[in-house]
Amino acid sequence: MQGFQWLRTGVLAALASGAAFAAAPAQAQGALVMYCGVQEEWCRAMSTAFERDTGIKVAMTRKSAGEIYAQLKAESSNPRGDIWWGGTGDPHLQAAEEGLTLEYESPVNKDLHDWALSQWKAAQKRSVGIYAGALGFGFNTQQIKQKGLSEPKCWADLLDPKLKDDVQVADPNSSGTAYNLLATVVQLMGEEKGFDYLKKLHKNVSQYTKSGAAPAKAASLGETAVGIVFIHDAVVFAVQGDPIKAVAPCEGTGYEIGSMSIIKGARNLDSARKFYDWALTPAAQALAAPAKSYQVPSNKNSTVPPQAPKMSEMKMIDYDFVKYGSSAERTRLLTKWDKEVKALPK
Ligand code: S7P
Repeated sequence: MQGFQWLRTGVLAALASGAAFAAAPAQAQGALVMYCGVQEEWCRAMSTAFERDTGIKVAMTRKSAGEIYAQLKAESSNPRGDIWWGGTGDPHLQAAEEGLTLEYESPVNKDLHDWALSQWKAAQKRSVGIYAGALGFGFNTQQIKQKGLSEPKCWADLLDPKLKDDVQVADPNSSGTAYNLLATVVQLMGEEKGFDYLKKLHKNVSQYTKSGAAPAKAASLGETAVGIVFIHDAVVFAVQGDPIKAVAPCEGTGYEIGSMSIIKGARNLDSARKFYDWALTPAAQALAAPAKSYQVPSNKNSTVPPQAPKMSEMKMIDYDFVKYGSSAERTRLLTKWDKEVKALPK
C-alpha cells in the first residue's frame, strides 16, 4: 500500500449504496451464522441492523482472529459458520490459502479503497478489506507519572525495567492484534533483533491476554501501565475521558487490514453473499463509530470517524501481508514465539 493519501480524502458521507438494503421489508428470509472478530458492541450492531434490513436471522459469535481461524480449520469437514466478519487480515489470508474460505467478487468492490482490494487480490478473491487500523500502544498517564517515567513514545521505551510486570499484550496464537505485533517487529527490526526485542519485552509483560483489545481496557483502568493494542482500541478509552494516551511508536509501526471472508461449505451461502455486499456499503460501515469502533472504513464513500487515528501522519512500515499472512510464515513465527519467547522464565 503506497502512502496513506486515501486516509486524507475518505470523508464523504454517502449512504446511497446502502439504501437498497435498508428499504427492503424485514420478513423472515433465512439465516446466517456469523463469526465476528471485532469488539462485541460493533458485532451486535452489525447483526441487529442486518436482521432489520433483510429479515435474515443472524446467529453471531464473537472471537479473536486466531481463534476463528482455528475454528474454521477444526470445522472444515463439517462447516458450521457462513461468514467471518472482522479481525486482522493475516489469519483471513492463511484461511484463504488453506482453502477454508470461498472466492467472491462483490458488486461493491468498485467503491473500495485500493488497500481493501489488495487484500482481496492477495487472498485470490477469498477475503476483502473492511477497515484499516495502525498498531501502537496506550499508557496510563497516572501510572507512568507515579513510576517517575517520562511518557513513552517508542517501542524501545517499553523495555524500561521500571515497567517490569506492567505491560500487557495478547497472545499471538489467539489474537490477531498480537500476531500483527509479532510480524511488525520482525519487519521493522529484522528477525533476529525483533525476537531479541520480544524476549526483552517478555520481562515486562505481566500477562498475555486472549483478546487483543483487553490490554487497552486494563491500561485505562490503571490495571497495567501500558497495553500494546491497535491505536483505535486505546482511543476508545481516551475519548471517554479515561487517563490513557494512545501512541504511534516513533520507530514506525505496522497496521492491519481488517477483513471479511465467506466460509467454504457455508450452509446459508445466499445469506452470506447478501451480508458481504451489505457490509461493504457506507450505511453498514457507518455503524462502527456509534459502537465505539474508530477504524478507517474500506468504502471510499464511507465517513471516516473523526476519532480515527490519522494513519497518514504516522511512520508506517510497508507491511508485507502476502508473506506474513501465508500459512508457512504465520505457523513458523508462532511456533518460534512459543518456543523462544513465551517459554522464557521471567
Ligand atoms: O477491537 C477491534 C479490533 O482491534 O479487533 C480486531 C482484532 O482481531 C482484535 O481482536 P484479537 O486481537 O482479539 O484477534 C481488529 O481487527 C480490530 O481492529
